[in-house]
Amino acid sequence: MKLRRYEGNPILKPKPENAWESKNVFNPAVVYDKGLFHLLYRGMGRDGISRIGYAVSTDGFNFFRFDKPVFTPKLILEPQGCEDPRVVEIEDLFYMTYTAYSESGVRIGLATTDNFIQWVRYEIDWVERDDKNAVLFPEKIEGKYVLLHRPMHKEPLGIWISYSDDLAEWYGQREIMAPCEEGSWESDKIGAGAPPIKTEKGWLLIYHGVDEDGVYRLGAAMLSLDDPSKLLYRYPEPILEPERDYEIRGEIPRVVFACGACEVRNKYYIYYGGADSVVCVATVDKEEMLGIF
Ligand code: BMA
Repeated sequence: MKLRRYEGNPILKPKPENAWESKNVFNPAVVYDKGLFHLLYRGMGRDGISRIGYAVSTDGFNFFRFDKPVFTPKLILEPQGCEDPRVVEIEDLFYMTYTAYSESGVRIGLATTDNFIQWVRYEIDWVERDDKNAVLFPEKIEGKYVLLHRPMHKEPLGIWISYSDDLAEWYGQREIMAPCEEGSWESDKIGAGAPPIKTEKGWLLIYHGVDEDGVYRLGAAMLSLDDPSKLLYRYPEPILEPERDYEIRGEIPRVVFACGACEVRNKYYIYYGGADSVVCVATVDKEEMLGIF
């Protein structure tokens, strides 16, 4: 099974007239709500700093884009930028996890909104200092918030799970998926991509796998509904790999990196960055995707 690229890709390119997103736009999160696709994407200017931009669409392919970023780095926390947003809706509030980047390393950032334009930042200490690729599940499970993430100092670099009652203190941290054996497309490291999507077969997780040559591909796995630390199945093949010009050439060549996916009318829309330079989308029928599990 492979995802089908939208033939109009890339759907967003850098905008030279907006300094903050003049160099690259990539790694978008998505939320589908009340008939609209809300896209939160990473924009980078010539200053090399990442900010979060916002675009909205009725069809998932043609987006109206705001000229100003909706979320910008706070100097003392993340002077180097806010990267790779992931967004979920939990009980009528939207939560964005992102990678907060500073000279001393990376950390998970969290902010909430109810309108996508005005965000409230949480200044909390996460599970780990050096941690990234954080995605929240879109609902509490057994009364707890559940997070997938990747601590950067725990070898091998795999996908971990943690739980919280209040989004401030985290516990129960453990690895649920590790990179595969040498020579595989996911042998170097793996990380959660889009926040998990609830299905009748379990939590569908789109994640990224990196090989020894630094090529980023997308994979799919299924986690148990009542205990998401339990991996039910991991599809052995990548579901998307860099093939098109806009995935092969760019800021970082040979990268497809997803931060968002949504289900709309029995189809999954997967949003991803191509070569850390442009925003793209690929789709697959729900039935076909679930057929692999
Ligand atoms: C990761 C992150 C992503 C990026 C990817 C490929 O470490 O920095 O934002 O897309 O590398 O360069």
